[in-house]
Order: sequence, then structure tokens, then C-alpha cells
Amino acid sequence: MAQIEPTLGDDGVMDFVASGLVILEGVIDPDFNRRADSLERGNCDDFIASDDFTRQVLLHPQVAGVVRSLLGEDFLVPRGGHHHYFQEPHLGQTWHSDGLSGSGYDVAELQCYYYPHSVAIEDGPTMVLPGSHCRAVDREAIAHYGDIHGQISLTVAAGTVALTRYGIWHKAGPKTNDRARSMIKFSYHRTAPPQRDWLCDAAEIPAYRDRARLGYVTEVESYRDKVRRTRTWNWLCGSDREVALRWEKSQPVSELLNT
Ligand SMILES: O=C(O)CCC(=O)C(=O)O
Repeated sequence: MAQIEPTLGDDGVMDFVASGLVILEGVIDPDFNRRADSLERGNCDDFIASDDFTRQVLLHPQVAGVVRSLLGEDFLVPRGGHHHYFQEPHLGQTWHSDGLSGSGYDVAELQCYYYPHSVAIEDGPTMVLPGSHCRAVDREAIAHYGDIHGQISLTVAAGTVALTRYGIWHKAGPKTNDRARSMIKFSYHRTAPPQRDWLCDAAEIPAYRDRARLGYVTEVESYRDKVRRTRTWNWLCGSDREVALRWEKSQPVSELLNT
């Protein structure tokens, strides 16, 4: 049986743990990208489950290599998804996260956005907020937020695939032209408990090395982010190592009473 090789090392996985995002710019074959030209808006299960889409996109070595790195060996390959298609100008969506997302430290689902055509700022690109993926949020509450320092617009080349941790805040940005804009969304899932089986140089599990504080994050939230990221890293490595917290030197009262 052919194997899917992982493409991320420890640093790549740590980057993903912090940002919730990997962007593979222009990786899909231009001839295949054009197949989406006649795709209708909405459910596109048949297109996604087709042999061609499976081979050209879902099992593309770079796309599947990231999935293999983050979800383990025998991950579930999507058999359906949704075509987010806009043509008319519009004001853009509000910030949201999808479905059952954002409650735990696990990485059990990767939600992916595939862009068969290039996307410019006038086309209403998807906007994402790196680092927002591990917060349990009220969807109605975040819909009231406007621009957030650190948000990014996915203005991308044709054939780009963005892989996100389910739960990342995102929205379609404002569109000012009449050009068709496509985004095909689908998700891969984990089937087995995690282990550190991506590209590793050494057997010993390194401690999580935190990434730079995000532009919109204050001191306390940055401490919370670090704890959440470290728990996610430990979980992905299959390690039960606990995060060092402020009270780790504290003692049980029984020990003090008996001395
Ligand atoms: O089309 C987009 O850029 C984002 C749409 C989306 O993710 C949604 O409606 O949930």
C-alpha cells in the first residue's frame, strides 16, 4: 500500500499549534483548477468524492503530507464539502467559527479551504484570525467584532490550499467587483490517538517552544495562549506531561499537617 509521507517537523507542528493555519500556495495543478469553473454554489459532495479531486487535491503529496503530520497515519479523507461561491459585490460576512469547534486541546479535524482561482483583495478573500482557534467562543458575540489587529486576508494564487484547525475564526471579506470567487471547503478527521510520528530528528520529545505573541493578544491572554498551546503540543505528541503552572510548588495540606 502506498504511504503518505509527513511533511512537517517539530517546528512546523509547533507553528501550526500557535497559528492554527498552514497555507500551501499554488500547489494544485492549473489544469485541474479549471475543472471548478462550472461548479455550482453549495453542496459539492460528488465533485469532492470524485477520483480526480481525490487524487489531485485530497491526496496531493503536499496537502496530504500536512494532514498526515497533524492527524496521524490512517486519517479520514473527506467525501463531501461545500462550494462557497460569490459573484456580486457584498459587504462581507461577520466573524464566525464553524460547528462544534474550539472546546478542547485536541487536533481532531482539519478544515481546509481550496481556491481554484487566484483571489485578489477586490474579490472578497476569506479572512482568518491566526491564533483564534483554541478559544471556546460565542458565535453571536464574535460576529460583532470589526477589524482585528493581525487578521489576514487570503489573497492567494490559483491552486492554493489553506489547512486550518477547526475552530479558527474566519469570514468572507468584503467584495467590490463582479468577478466569480470560489472557495471549496472540506475537512479531514483523525481516527487514532496522537503520537509524535511526523518528521523527527531525535526520539526525545522537545518541550513546546512558544511563538511570538499575536498582535491582538494582551499579557494575560498570552499566558493563557501559552498554556493552551503547550497542552495541544503535549497532546499531539501523545505525552501526558502536564504544563508547569504557577502553583506547582504548592503542597497537599495533609503533608504539612503531618510534619
Ligand atoms: O467564502 C468564504 O471565504 C468563507 C465562507 C465561510 O467559511 C462560511 O460561510 O462559513
